[in-house]
Amino acid sequence: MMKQTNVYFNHDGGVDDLISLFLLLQMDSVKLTGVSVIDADCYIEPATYASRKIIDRFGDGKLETAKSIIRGKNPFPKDWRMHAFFMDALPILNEKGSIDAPLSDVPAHEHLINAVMKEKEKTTLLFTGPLSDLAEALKTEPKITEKIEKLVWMGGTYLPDGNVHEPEHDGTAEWNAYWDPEAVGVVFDADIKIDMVALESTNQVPLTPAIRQMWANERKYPGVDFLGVSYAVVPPLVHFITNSTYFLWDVLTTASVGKPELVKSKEILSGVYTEGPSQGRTYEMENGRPVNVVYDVDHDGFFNYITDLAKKVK
Ligand code: AGV
Ligand code: CA
Repeated sequence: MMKQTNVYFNHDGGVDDLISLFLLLQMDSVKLTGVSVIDADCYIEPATYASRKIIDRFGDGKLETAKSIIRGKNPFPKDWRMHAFFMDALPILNEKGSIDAPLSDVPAHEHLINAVMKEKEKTTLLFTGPLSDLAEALKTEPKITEKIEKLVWMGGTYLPDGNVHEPEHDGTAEWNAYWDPEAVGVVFDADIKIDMVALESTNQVPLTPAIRQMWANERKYPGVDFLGVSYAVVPPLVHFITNSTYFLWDVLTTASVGKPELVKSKEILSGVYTEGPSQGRTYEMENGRPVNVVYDVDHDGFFNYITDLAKKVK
């Protein structure tokens, strides 16, 4: 067997978060050591059920899931949070009629600390939602930094336009950073390596009708059908980008862990605004904290990689 990397996965229950979990379970190079869910771009109950059902159907059914008790400052739109109910209701996840994958009795930030501390080797943290649980874990047990290989985070941007279009905001932030800007500040102050999959690269992988057609053509594979059905609930890019246009944000972030050759990154010295109309905005500054920002992706290589992983499912 090939050498496996320890990965701990914290997500916020969106379509692309749950598809990320599905894909992680297919990666031979990844040993998932735990999963946790935060109540950000989802409702935590259906998102937690869906996570455990995915572990049952597409994994070994033994991996533990924990729920976050941390709440951010700026809530996600309800329409987006509702996607978790759709995912939880998918027939392929409910054929069995029961859930066996265990639910942790400790909150997500403690679950993360325990998962990281008990492994002999270091762990890569994969975060596809806000950084709140990591910030809380760092405050509770600062020694975890010694056991963290790096953080791979979907969040932030250095472009003039972010993806937050809300009253009292100037539009420069990315949503995961905006939901809990202070958490980004706490994590930026910690002694850990950060790979940031920012809007620079995720803007290159929108959901389009052509991608949907590719999955429809191969729906005879149950895993590819799962991709196609899951992405049926969100709007693709057709004429122009709207506030609801869906990108493969988290899936790209997850793919960059399984196949780093797919992306290019560069170091940026960074700060973050934690208050005011630009809150959640990450920006370049002299003497800032170094972050490896993913700014480019092999588009076709990425879509082939995730579709091939989905084809492994029986
Ligand atoms: O900003 C991207 C993050 C990703 O972690 N999320 C969705 C992904 O899971 C928030 C988000 C931004 N725009 C959205 C989002 C949209 N149009 N629909 C749903 N979520
Ligand atoms: Ca997410």
